[in-house]
Amino acid sequence: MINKKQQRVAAIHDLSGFGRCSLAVIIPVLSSMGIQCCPVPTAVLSTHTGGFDDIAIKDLTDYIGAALSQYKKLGIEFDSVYSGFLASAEQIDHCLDFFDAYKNSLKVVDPVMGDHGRPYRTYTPELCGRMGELVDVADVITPNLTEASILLGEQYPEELTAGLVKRWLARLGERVRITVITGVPLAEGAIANVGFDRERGGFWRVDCDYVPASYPGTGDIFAGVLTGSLLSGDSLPIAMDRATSFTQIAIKNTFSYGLEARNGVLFEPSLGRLRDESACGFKRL
Ligand code: PXL
Repeated sequence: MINKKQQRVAAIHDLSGFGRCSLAVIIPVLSSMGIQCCPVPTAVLSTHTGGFDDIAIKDLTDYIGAALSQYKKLGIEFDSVYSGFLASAEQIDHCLDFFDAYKNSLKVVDPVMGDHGRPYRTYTPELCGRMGELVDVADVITPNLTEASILLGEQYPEELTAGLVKRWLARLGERVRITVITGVPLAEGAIANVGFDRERGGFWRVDCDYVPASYPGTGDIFAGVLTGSLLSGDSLPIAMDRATSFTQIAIKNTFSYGLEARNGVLFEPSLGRLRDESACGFKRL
């Protein structure tokens, strides 16, 4: 990396000790892409909330504002502020303060709220209701289908046509420049990640094979690679392509060994691939 300024991201997500999600996957992904990731933990959990009991959890709502104050005092700059899993509705205000303090950064909101048509167990109706406030200040959002339907006030769909997906992307695109909806079952045996860039003006899709298993943390890996790729100067379809192919390799690797789903995906052996810039599997939606 000669003559290229290193990019720096403030990542406002939880830290789950076991289960490979949020900061535990986002830090290694961004580091492997040559990007400095500064974690701003929203909570510390012993495991993620998908399939474990007796979870030890420490809410860090009071910490986020104090961390931001110190960064401002120190004059630390961030090229991107990226929010994800939040532990309380009050944390929406802290994220808004962060986005406001770094107005010129790439503001990425992964509006983590749920999956498979249901909210995660720690997500209250108030927290879900307020997530739209972050969407309205973001440059990039990466909802899954469940989260997109909550943001739009629509029923969770069983199956979607390309036309309906485009209408959803366009509606979210009235509020934010780049929208990527993940995990859309657009065709038999395939799942697509679909995206819309309001400024560039284009609807894109990247397909991957359907795997009959569901793993936590894959949305975090996808959004982490997408963020790193956009920060590196890639176009939206190239960034979607890189994020989809890295996530798909980790999912297939995990599935091929028959590993327990709640432990997350086996992504560590593939981190070196994030240095590979070739990608060309995208199409117009
Ligand atoms: O990957 C989403 C996620 C992040 N953080 C925590 C979670 C989940 C999903 O279950 O429980 C703590």
